[in-house]
Amino acid sequence: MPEWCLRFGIVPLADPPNRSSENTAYTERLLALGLAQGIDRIGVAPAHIFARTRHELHERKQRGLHDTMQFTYRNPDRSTDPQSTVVGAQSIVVGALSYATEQTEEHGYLEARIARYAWSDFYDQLRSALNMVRDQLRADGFRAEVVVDSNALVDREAAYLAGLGWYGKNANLLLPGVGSYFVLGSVVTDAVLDVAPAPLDDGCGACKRCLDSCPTGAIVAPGVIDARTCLAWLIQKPGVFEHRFREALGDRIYGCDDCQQSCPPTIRFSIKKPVTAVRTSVSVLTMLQSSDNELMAQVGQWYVADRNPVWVRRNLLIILGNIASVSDQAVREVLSMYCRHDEPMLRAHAIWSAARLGHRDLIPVADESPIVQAELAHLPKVRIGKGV
Ligand code: B12
Ligand code: SF4
Ligand code: SF4
Repeated sequence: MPEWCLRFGIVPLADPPNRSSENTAYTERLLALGLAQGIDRIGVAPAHIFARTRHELHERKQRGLHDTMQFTYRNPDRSTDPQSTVVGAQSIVVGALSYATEQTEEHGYLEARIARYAWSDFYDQLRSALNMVRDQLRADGFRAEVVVDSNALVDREAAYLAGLGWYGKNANLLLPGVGSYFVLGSVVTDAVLDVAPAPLDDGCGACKRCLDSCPTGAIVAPGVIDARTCLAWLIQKPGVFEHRFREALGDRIYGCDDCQQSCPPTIRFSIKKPVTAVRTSVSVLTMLQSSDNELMAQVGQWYVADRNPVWVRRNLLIILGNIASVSDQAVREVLSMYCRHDEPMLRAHAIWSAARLGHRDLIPVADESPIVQAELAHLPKVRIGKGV
Protein backbone atom coordinates (compact mmCIF):
# COMPACT_ATOMS: atom_id res chain seq x y z
CA MET A 1 0.00 0.00 0.00
CA PRO A 2 1.47 3.44 -0.87
CA GLU A 3 2.50 5.55 2.13
CA TRP A 4 0.00 8.35 1.32
CA CYS A 5 -2.91 5.90 1.61
CA LEU A 6 -2.03 5.49 5.27
CA ARG A 7 -1.70 9.24 5.72
CA PHE A 8 -5.26 9.78 4.46
CA GLY A 9 -6.69 6.77 6.28
CA ILE A 10 -7.50 4.92 3.06
CA VAL A 11 -8.31 1.25 3.48
CA PRO A 12 -7.36 -1.02 0.59
CA LEU A 13 -10.02 -3.57 -0.28
CA ALA A 14 -7.87 -5.69 -2.53
CA ASP A 15 -4.27 -5.88 -3.63
CA PRO A 16 -3.23 -2.49 -4.97
CA PRO A 17 -2.84 -2.37 -8.74
CA ASN A 18 0.58 -3.56 -9.79
CA ARG A 19 2.63 -1.23 -11.95
CA SER A 20 3.38 -3.57 -14.80
CA SER A 21 4.20 -1.99 -18.12
CA GLU A 22 1.09 -3.61 -19.58
CA ASN A 23 -1.12 -1.77 -17.07
CA THR A 24 0.73 1.44 -17.72
CA ALA A 25 0.24 1.25 -21.47
CA TYR A 26 -3.44 0.34 -21.11
CA THR A 27 -4.02 3.14 -18.59
CA GLU A 28 -2.35 5.64 -20.89
CA ARG A 29 -4.54 4.54 -23.80
CA LEU A 30 -7.69 4.94 -21.71
CA LEU A 31 -6.70 8.37 -20.45
CA ALA A 32 -5.82 9.48 -23.98
CA LEU A 33 -9.27 8.33 -25.08
CA GLY A 34 -10.87 10.48 -22.37
CA LEU A 35 -8.82 13.52 -23.39
CA ALA A 36 -9.74 12.97 -27.05
CA GLN A 37 -13.41 13.10 -25.99
CA GLY A 38 -12.96 16.62 -24.62
CA ILE A 39 -12.15 15.92 -20.98
CA ASP A 40 -9.61 18.54 -19.86
CA ARG A 41 -7.82 16.64 -17.09
CA ILE A 42 -7.97 12.95 -16.31
CA GLY A 43 -6.36 10.61 -13.80
CA VAL A 44 -6.83 7.38 -11.88
CA ALA A 45 -7.62 6.92 -8.20
CA PRO A 46 -7.49 3.65 -6.29
CA ALA A 47 -11.01 2.27 -5.64
CA HIS A 48 -10.57 2.19 -1.88
CA ILE A 49 -13.03 3.41 0.71
CA PHE A 50 -12.79 7.22 1.01
CA ALA A 51 -12.20 7.00 4.75
CA ARG A 52 -11.56 10.69 5.38
CA THR A 53 -14.62 11.80 3.43
CA ARG A 54 -16.76 9.18 5.16
CA HIS A 55 -15.64 10.57 8.49
CA GLU A 56 -16.33 14.16 7.36
CA LEU A 57 -19.83 13.30 6.07
CA HIS A 58 -20.78 11.63 9.35
CA GLU A 59 -19.24 14.41 11.42
CA ARG A 60 -20.83 17.25 9.41
CA LYS A 61 -24.17 15.49 9.60
CA GLN A 62 -23.80 15.29 13.34
CA ARG A 63 -22.98 19.01 13.52
CA GLY A 64 -25.99 19.80 11.30
CA LEU A 65 -23.81 21.41 8.60
CA HIS A 66 -25.64 19.44 5.90
CA ASP A 67 -28.93 21.13 6.87
CA THR A 68 -31.61 18.99 5.22
CA MET A 69 -29.47 18.00 2.23
CA GLN A 70 -29.70 14.38 1.15
CA PHE A 71 -27.46 13.67 -1.89
CA THR A 72 -24.22 12.05 -0.70
CA TYR A 73 -25.24 12.70 2.91
CA ARG A 74 -28.17 10.30 2.68
CA ASN A 75 -25.91 7.28 2.92
CA PRO A 76 -22.29 8.29 3.59
CA ASP A 77 -21.11 4.70 3.71
CA ARG A 78 -22.43 4.12 0.22
CA SER A 79 -21.18 7.36 -1.33
CA THR A 80 -17.65 6.77 -0.06
CA ASP A 81 -17.36 3.15 -1.20
CA PRO A 82 -16.68 2.61 -4.93
CA GLN A 83 -17.68 -1.04 -4.39
CA SER A 84 -21.29 0.08 -4.08
CA THR A 85 -21.09 1.18 -7.72
CA VAL A 86 -19.03 -1.73 -9.10
CA VAL A 87 -18.49 -4.90 -7.11
CA GLY A 88 -14.82 -5.75 -7.17
CA ALA A 89 -13.87 -2.17 -8.18
CA GLN A 90 -10.13 -1.62 -8.43
CA SER A 91 -9.72 1.76 -10.06
CA ILE A 92 -11.57 5.02 -10.68
CA VAL A 93 -10.88 6.97 -13.85
CA VAL A 94 -11.69 10.56 -12.93
CA GLY A 95 -12.32 13.34 -15.43
CA ALA A 96 -12.54 17.11 -15.03
CA LEU A 97 -14.29 19.21 -17.67
CA SER A 98 -13.90 22.98 -17.71
CA TYR A 99 -17.09 25.02 -17.60
CA ALA A 100 -15.35 28.34 -18.08
CA THR A 101 -16.45 29.89 -21.36
CA GLU A 102 -15.45 32.83 -23.49
CA GLN A 103 -18.97 34.16 -23.01
CA THR A 104 -19.04 37.19 -20.78
CA GLU A 105 -21.64 37.48 -18.08
CA GLU A 106 -24.24 39.93 -19.26
CA HIS A 107 -27.67 40.51 -17.87
CA GLY A 108 -30.05 43.37 -18.10
CA TYR A 109 -32.84 44.74 -15.94
CA LEU A 110 -34.98 42.02 -14.28
CA GLU A 111 -32.72 39.21 -15.40
CA ALA A 112 -31.68 36.68 -12.78
CA ARG A 113 -28.16 35.31 -12.72
CA ILE A 114 -27.29 31.66 -13.29
CA ALA A 115 -24.03 30.29 -11.82
CA ARG A 116 -21.44 29.34 -14.40
CA TYR A 117 -21.61 25.58 -13.93
CA ALA A 118 -25.22 25.74 -15.13
CA TRP A 119 -24.70 28.01 -18.15
CA SER A 120 -24.88 24.87 -20.29
CA ASP A 121 -25.30 21.14 -19.56
CA PHE A 122 -21.65 20.50 -18.75
CA TYR A 123 -22.52 17.39 -16.75
CA ASP A 124 -24.00 15.88 -19.88
CA GLN A 125 -20.85 16.70 -21.88
CA LEU A 126 -18.68 15.08 -19.24
CA ARG A 127 -20.98 12.06 -18.95
CA SER A 128 -20.86 11.50 -22.72
CA ALA A 129 -17.07 11.61 -22.72
CA LEU A 130 -16.82 9.25 -19.75
CA ASN A 131 -19.29 6.90 -21.43
CA MET A 132 -16.70 6.37 -24.17
CA VAL A 133 -14.10 5.38 -21.57
CA ARG A 134 -16.65 3.08 -19.95
CA ASP A 135 -17.50 1.47 -23.29
CA GLN A 136 -13.83 0.84 -23.99
CA LEU A 137 -13.40 -0.84 -20.62
CA ARG A 138 -16.49 -2.98 -21.16
CA ALA A 139 -15.30 -3.93 -24.64
CA ASP A 140 -12.09 -5.12 -23.02
CA GLY A 141 -14.04 -7.36 -20.66
CA PHE A 142 -14.11 -5.18 -17.53
CA ARG A 143 -17.01 -3.98 -15.44
CA ALA A 144 -17.39 -0.22 -15.59
CA GLU A 145 -19.98 2.37 -14.50
CA VAL A 146 -20.09 6.14 -14.97
CA VAL A 147 -20.96 8.37 -12.01
CA VAL A 148 -21.30 12.11 -12.48
CA ASP A 149 -22.74 14.30 -9.73
CA SER A 150 -24.68 11.33 -8.39
CA ASN A 151 -25.43 10.24 -4.84
CA ALA A 152 -23.34 7.12 -5.38
CA LEU A 153 -19.87 8.67 -5.10
CA VAL A 154 -18.25 11.82 -3.71
CA ASP A 155 -16.68 13.29 -6.85
CA ARG A 156 -14.19 15.73 -5.34
CA GLU A 157 -12.47 13.09 -3.24
CA ALA A 158 -12.22 10.77 -6.25
CA ALA A 159 -10.59 13.62 -8.21
CA TYR A 160 -8.32 14.48 -5.30
CA LEU A 161 -7.15 10.86 -4.96
CA ALA A 162 -6.60 10.74 -8.73
CA GLY A 163 -4.09 13.56 -8.29
CA LEU A 164 -6.16 16.08 -10.29
CA GLY A 165 -6.07 18.88 -7.75
CA TRP A 166 -6.18 20.08 -4.17
CA TYR A 167 -9.02 21.23 -1.92
CA GLY A 168 -9.24 25.00 -1.95
CA LYS A 169 -10.28 26.88 1.15
CA ASN A 170 -13.63 27.39 -0.65
CA ALA A 171 -13.98 23.56 -0.60
CA ASN A 172 -13.77 23.31 -4.38
CA LEU A 173 -11.17 21.14 -6.02
CA LEU A 174 -8.63 23.41 -7.70
CA LEU A 175 -6.61 22.08 -10.62
CA PRO A 176 -3.03 23.28 -10.76
CA GLY A 177 -2.66 26.35 -12.93
CA VAL A 178 -6.31 26.44 -14.02
CA GLY A 179 -8.49 26.81 -10.90
CA SER A 180 -11.84 25.30 -9.99
CA TYR A 181 -14.29 25.98 -12.84
CA PHE A 182 -14.54 22.23 -13.52
CA VAL A 183 -17.24 19.63 -13.20
CA LEU A 184 -16.02 16.24 -12.06
CA GLY A 185 -17.05 12.67 -12.78
CA SER A 186 -15.77 9.11 -12.77
CA VAL A 187 -15.74 5.68 -14.32
CA VAL A 188 -15.56 3.07 -11.59
CA THR A 189 -14.08 -0.17 -12.90
CA ASP A 190 -12.70 -3.53 -11.85
CA ALA A 191 -9.77 -3.06 -14.23
CA VAL A 192 -6.44 -2.74 -12.47
CA LEU A 193 -5.03 0.55 -13.74
CA ASP A 194 -2.03 2.66 -12.81
CA VAL A 195 -3.15 5.01 -10.06
CA ALA A 196 -1.83 8.52 -9.36
CA PRO A 197 1.41 8.37 -7.40
CA ALA A 198 0.01 10.73 -4.70
CA PRO A 199 -2.56 13.50 -4.24
CA LEU A 200 -1.38 17.07 -4.80
CA ASP A 201 -0.23 19.33 -2.01
CA ASP A 202 -2.20 22.42 -1.01
CA GLY A 203 -1.80 25.25 -3.51
CA CYS A 204 -3.77 28.02 -1.74
CA GLY A 205 -0.90 29.10 0.49
CA ALA A 206 -1.70 32.20 2.54
CA CYS A 207 -4.57 33.32 0.28
CA LYS A 208 -8.02 33.49 1.90
CA ARG A 209 -9.96 35.64 -0.52
CA CYS A 210 -12.81 33.16 -0.86
CA LEU A 211 -13.42 33.21 2.88
CA ASP A 212 -13.76 36.98 2.80
CA SER A 213 -15.93 37.03 -0.33
CA CYS A 214 -18.73 34.70 0.78
CA PRO A 215 -21.82 36.91 1.19
CA THR A 216 -23.21 34.82 4.05
CA GLY A 217 -20.07 33.61 5.83
CA ALA A 218 -20.85 30.00 4.84
CA ILE A 219 -17.20 28.90 4.72
CA VAL A 220 -16.92 28.17 8.42
CA ALA A 221 -13.37 26.78 8.23
CA PRO A 222 -10.99 26.23 5.31
CA GLY A 223 -12.66 23.58 3.12
CA VAL A 224 -15.81 23.38 5.25
CA ILE A 225 -19.17 24.74 4.04
CA ASP A 226 -22.13 25.19 6.36
CA ALA A 227 -25.00 24.40 4.00
CA ARG A 228 -27.43 26.13 6.37
CA THR A 229 -26.01 29.45 5.22
CA CYS A 230 -24.72 28.64 1.71
CA LEU A 231 -26.83 30.34 -0.96
CA ALA A 232 -26.18 27.53 -3.44
CA TRP A 233 -28.09 25.20 -1.10
CA LEU A 234 -30.68 27.70 0.18
CA ILE A 235 -31.81 28.22 -3.43
CA GLN A 236 -32.47 24.47 -3.72
CA LYS A 237 -33.86 23.93 -0.24
CA PRO A 238 -37.64 23.49 -0.02
CA GLY A 239 -39.71 25.54 2.44
CA VAL A 240 -39.86 29.17 3.48
CA PHE A 241 -36.69 31.01 2.44
CA GLU A 242 -35.17 32.29 5.66
CA HIS A 243 -35.59 36.04 6.05
CA ARG A 244 -32.00 36.68 7.02
CA PHE A 245 -30.71 35.40 3.65
CA ARG A 246 -33.27 36.93 1.30
CA GLU A 247 -31.36 40.14 0.61
CA ALA A 248 -28.12 38.20 0.20
CA LEU A 249 -29.81 36.11 -2.49
CA GLY A 250 -29.63 39.22 -4.68
CA ASP A 251 -30.37 38.25 -8.27
CA ARG A 252 -29.20 34.61 -8.09
CA ILE A 253 -31.68 32.12 -9.53
CA TYR A 254 -29.38 29.10 -9.56
CA GLY A 255 -26.09 28.52 -7.78
CA CYS A 256 -23.60 31.01 -6.37
CA ASP A 257 -20.15 31.76 -7.75
CA ASP A 258 -18.81 34.33 -5.29
CA CYS A 259 -16.25 32.09 -3.61
CA GLN A 260 -14.85 31.16 -7.03
CA GLN A 261 -15.11 34.59 -8.61
CA SER A 262 -12.76 35.81 -5.91
CA CYS A 263 -10.25 33.00 -6.44
CA PRO A 264 -7.14 34.28 -8.28
CA PRO A 265 -6.13 31.12 -10.20
CA THR A 266 -9.75 30.40 -11.12
CA ILE A 267 -10.54 33.79 -12.59
CA ARG A 268 -7.16 34.37 -14.21
CA PHE A 269 -6.22 31.03 -15.69
CA SER A 270 -9.37 29.00 -16.28
CA ILE A 271 -9.62 27.02 -19.52
CA LYS A 272 -12.12 29.10 -21.48
CA LYS A 273 -14.11 27.37 -24.16
CA PRO A 274 -15.95 28.86 -27.12
CA VAL A 275 -19.36 27.54 -26.06
CA THR A 276 -22.26 28.72 -28.15
CA ALA A 277 -25.30 27.27 -26.34
CA VAL A 278 -24.93 29.09 -23.05
CA ARG A 279 -27.54 30.85 -20.98
CA THR A 280 -26.21 33.16 -18.31
CA SER A 281 -29.50 34.53 -17.01
CA VAL A 282 -33.28 34.20 -17.20
CA SER A 283 -36.07 36.78 -17.37
CA VAL A 284 -37.73 37.00 -13.95
CA LEU A 285 -41.06 38.29 -15.24
CA THR A 286 -41.28 35.80 -18.11
CA MET A 287 -40.72 32.94 -15.71
CA LEU A 288 -43.22 34.23 -13.16
CA GLN A 289 -45.82 34.61 -15.90
CA SER A 290 -45.22 31.07 -17.24
CA SER A 291 -47.39 28.03 -16.58
CA ASP A 292 -45.86 25.26 -14.46
CA ASN A 293 -44.98 23.21 -17.54
CA GLU A 294 -43.41 26.17 -19.32
CA LEU A 295 -41.48 27.10 -16.19
CA MET A 296 -40.04 23.62 -15.70
CA ALA A 297 -39.09 23.51 -19.38
CA GLN A 298 -37.08 26.72 -18.88
CA VAL A 299 -35.50 25.30 -15.75
CA GLY A 300 -34.26 22.25 -17.67
CA GLN A 301 -31.75 20.11 -15.77
CA TRP A 302 -31.52 22.27 -12.64
CA TYR A 303 -32.02 20.46 -9.38
CA VAL A 304 -35.47 21.46 -8.10
CA ALA A 305 -36.72 19.63 -5.00
CA ASP A 306 -39.48 17.19 -6.03
CA ARG A 307 -39.47 18.99 -9.41
CA ASN A 308 -41.91 21.36 -7.73
CA PRO A 309 -42.07 24.73 -9.57
CA VAL A 310 -43.12 26.46 -6.33
CA TRP A 311 -39.47 26.63 -5.21
CA VAL A 312 -38.39 28.33 -8.43
CA ARG A 313 -41.28 30.82 -8.19
CA ARG A 314 -40.44 31.48 -4.53
CA ASN A 315 -36.87 32.42 -5.49
CA LEU A 316 -38.01 34.55 -8.42
CA LEU A 317 -40.34 36.49 -6.12
CA ILE A 318 -37.52 37.25 -3.69
CA ILE A 319 -35.33 38.37 -6.59
CA LEU A 320 -38.06 40.78 -7.69
CA GLY A 321 -38.00 42.37 -4.26
CA ASN A 322 -34.23 42.68 -4.52
CA ILE A 323 -33.83 44.10 -8.01
CA ALA A 324 -37.09 45.50 -9.44
CA SER A 325 -37.79 49.18 -9.73
CA VAL A 326 -40.59 50.46 -7.48
CA SER A 327 -42.14 52.29 -10.39
CA ASP A 328 -42.31 49.25 -12.67
CA GLN A 329 -46.00 48.68 -13.43
CA ALA A 330 -45.49 45.18 -14.87
CA VAL A 331 -43.78 44.10 -11.64
CA ARG A 332 -46.65 45.54 -9.61
CA GLU A 333 -49.16 43.53 -11.62
CA VAL A 334 -47.24 40.29 -11.19
CA LEU A 335 -46.88 40.88 -7.45
CA SER A 336 -50.56 41.69 -7.16
CA MET A 337 -51.37 38.34 -8.78
CA TYR A 338 -48.98 36.40 -6.51
CA CYS A 339 -50.17 38.20 -3.33
CA ARG A 340 -53.54 36.54 -4.03
CA HIS A 341 -52.15 33.18 -5.26
CA ASP A 342 -53.79 29.93 -4.08
CA GLU A 343 -50.43 28.68 -2.80
CA PRO A 344 -49.63 30.20 0.62
CA MET A 345 -45.87 29.72 0.07
CA LEU A 346 -46.06 32.03 -2.93
CA ARG A 347 -48.36 34.55 -1.26
CA ALA A 348 -45.88 34.79 1.60
CA HIS A 349 -42.85 35.55 -0.61
CA ALA A 350 -44.83 37.90 -2.86
CA ILE A 351 -45.89 39.87 0.24
CA TRP A 352 -42.24 40.21 1.27
CA SER A 353 -41.34 41.53 -2.17
CA ALA A 354 -44.30 43.89 -2.30
CA ALA A 355 -43.29 45.32 1.09
CA ARG A 356 -39.69 45.75 -0.07
CA LEU A 357 -40.83 47.65 -3.13
CA GLY A 358 -43.23 49.81 -1.11
CA HIS A 359 -46.45 48.35 -2.58
CA ARG A 360 -48.18 48.14 0.79
CA ASP A 361 -51.60 48.40 -0.84
CA LEU A 362 -51.10 44.96 -2.45
CA ILE A 363 -50.60 43.30 0.92
CA PRO A 364 -53.66 41.69 2.54
CA VAL A 365 -54.34 42.70 6.14
CA ALA A 366 -55.12 39.14 7.21
CA ASP A 367 -54.68 35.61 5.85
CA GLU A 368 -55.77 32.18 7.05
CA SER A 369 -52.37 30.55 6.37
CA PRO A 370 -49.84 30.41 9.26
CA ILE A 371 -46.97 30.88 6.76
CA VAL A 372 -48.53 34.09 5.47
CA GLN A 373 -49.44 35.26 8.96
CA ALA A 374 -45.79 34.88 9.98
CA GLU A 375 -44.79 36.93 6.96
CA LEU A 376 -47.31 39.68 7.75
CA ALA A 377 -45.93 39.91 11.26
CA HIS A 378 -42.40 40.65 9.98
CA LEU A 379 -42.66 42.83 6.92
CA PRO A 380 -39.36 44.20 5.67
CA LYS A 381 -38.51 47.87 5.25
CA VAL A 382 -38.82 49.45 1.81
CA ARG A 383 -35.67 48.91 -0.22
CA ILE A 384 -33.52 51.95 -0.77
CA GLY A 385 -30.61 52.06 -3.17
CA LYS A 386 -29.44 50.97 -6.59
CA GLY A 387 -32.12 50.28 -9.19
CA VAL A 388 -34.98 51.65 -7.08
C1 B12 B 1 -23.74 18.35 -1.72
C2 B12 B 1 -23.09 19.16 -2.80
C3 B12 B 1 -23.17 20.54 -2.71
C4 B12 B 1 -23.75 21.25 -1.50
C5 B12 B 1 -22.68 21.28 -0.38
C6 B12 B 1 -21.28 21.63 -0.86
C7 B12 B 1 -20.21 21.35 0.17
N1 B12 B 1 -19.05 21.91 -0.04
O1 B12 B 1 -20.42 20.65 1.13
C8 B12 B 1 -24.13 22.63 -2.08
C9 B12 B 1 -25.55 22.57 -2.61
C10 B12 B 1 -24.00 23.81 -1.14
C11 B12 B 1 -23.15 22.70 -3.27
C12 B12 B 1 -22.69 23.87 -3.80
C13 B12 B 1 -21.80 23.92 -4.87
N2 B12 B 1 -21.40 22.89 -5.63
CO1 B12 B 1 -21.78 21.05 -5.19
N3 B12 B 1 -21.95 19.22 -4.86
C14 B12 B 1 -22.44 18.54 -3.88
C15 B12 B 1 -22.26 17.04 -4.09
C16 B12 B 1 -23.60 16.47 -4.58
C17 B12 B 1 -21.77 16.25 -2.88
C18 B12 B 1 -20.57 16.91 -2.15
C19 B12 B 1 -20.17 16.14 -0.94
O2 B12 B 1 -20.64 15.06 -0.64
N4 B12 B 1 -19.31 16.68 -0.18
C20 B12 B 1 -18.88 15.97 1.01
C21 B12 B 1 -18.12 16.91 1.88
C22 B12 B 1 -17.78 16.19 3.17
O3 B12 B 1 -16.97 17.14 1.11
P1 B12 B 1 -16.32 18.59 0.89
O4 B12 B 1 -17.27 19.64 1.25
O5 B12 B 1 -15.77 18.57 -0.48
O6 B12 B 1 -15.19 18.50 2.02
C23 B12 B 1 -13.89 18.00 1.81
C24 B12 B 1 -12.86 19.04 2.24
O7 B12 B 1 -13.33 19.67 3.40
C25 B12 B 1 -11.63 18.16 2.49
N5 B12 B 1 -10.87 18.56 3.65
C26 B12 B 1 -10.76 17.87 4.79
N6 B12 B 1 -9.96 18.51 5.65
C27 B12 B 1 -9.57 19.65 5.04
C28 B12 B 1 -8.75 20.69 5.49
C29 B12 B 1 -8.51 21.79 4.63
C30 B12 B 1 -7.64 22.90 5.09
C31 B12 B 1 -9.10 21.85 3.32
C32 B12 B 1 -8.89 23.01 2.41
C33 B12 B 1 -9.94 20.76 2.90
C34 B12 B 1 -10.14 19.69 3.77
O8 B12 B 1 -12.10 16.85 2.75
C35 B12 B 1 -13.53 16.84 2.78
C36 B12 B 1 -14.06 15.49 2.42
O9 B12 B 1 -13.54 15.01 1.19
C37 B12 B 1 -21.17 17.02 -5.22
C38 B12 B 1 -21.36 15.90 -6.26
C39 B12 B 1 -20.85 14.60 -5.73
N7 B12 B 1 -21.57 13.53 -6.00
O10 B12 B 1 -19.83 14.52 -5.10
C40 B12 B 1 -21.31 18.41 -5.88
C41 B12 B 1 -20.01 19.16 -6.24
C42 B12 B 1 -19.08 19.10 -5.06
N8 B12 B 1 -20.49 20.52 -6.43
C43 B12 B 1 -19.91 21.16 -7.39
C44 B12 B 1 -20.14 22.53 -7.70
C45 B12 B 1 -19.67 23.02 -9.06
C46 B12 B 1 -20.78 23.35 -6.76
C47 B12 B 1 -20.88 24.88 -6.80
C48 B12 B 1 -19.64 25.59 -7.33
C49 B12 B 1 -22.11 25.25 -7.66
C50 B12 B 1 -22.47 26.71 -7.63
N9 B12 B 1 -21.82 27.55 -8.42
O11 B12 B 1 -23.36 27.08 -6.91
C51 B12 B 1 -21.18 25.21 -5.31
C52 B12 B 1 -19.87 25.44 -4.54
C53 B12 B 1 -20.09 25.62 -3.07
C54 B12 B 1 -18.80 25.34 -2.31
N10 B12 B 1 -18.04 26.38 -2.00
O12 B12 B 1 -18.53 24.17 -2.04
C55 B12 B 1 -18.85 20.31 -8.07
C56 B12 B 1 -17.47 20.74 -7.55
C57 B12 B 1 -16.41 20.79 -8.63
C58 B12 B 1 -15.07 21.20 -8.05
N11 B12 B 1 -14.21 21.68 -8.91
O13 B12 B 1 -14.84 21.13 -6.87
C59 B12 B 1 -19.30 18.86 -7.61
C60 B12 B 1 -18.16 17.87 -7.45
C61 B12 B 1 -20.29 18.38 -8.68
C62 B12 B 1 -19.58 17.81 -9.90
N12 B12 B 1 -19.74 16.53 -10.15
O14 B12 B 1 -18.86 18.50 -10.59
N13 B12 B 1 -22.76 21.45 -3.64
S1 SF4 C 1 -21.39 29.21 -2.95
FE1 SF4 C 1 -21.77 31.36 -2.32
S2 SF4 C 1 -22.78 31.22 -0.32
FE2 SF4 C 1 -21.88 29.19 -0.76
S3 SF4 C 1 -19.84 29.22 0.19
FE3 SF4 C 1 -19.54 29.94 -1.91
S4 SF4 C 1 -19.76 32.18 -1.81
FE4 SF4 C 1 -20.60 31.35 0.10
S1 SF4 D 1 -9.48 32.17 -3.15
FE1 SF4 D 1 -7.40 31.69 -2.45
S2 SF4 D 1 -7.77 30.43 -0.62
FE2 SF4 D 1 -9.68 30.45 -1.74
S3 SF4 D 1 -9.60 28.63 -3.00
FE3 SF4 D 1 -8.81 30.31 -4.25
S4 SF4 D 1 -6.58 30.24 -3.96
FE4 SF4 D 1 -7.51 29.01 -2.32
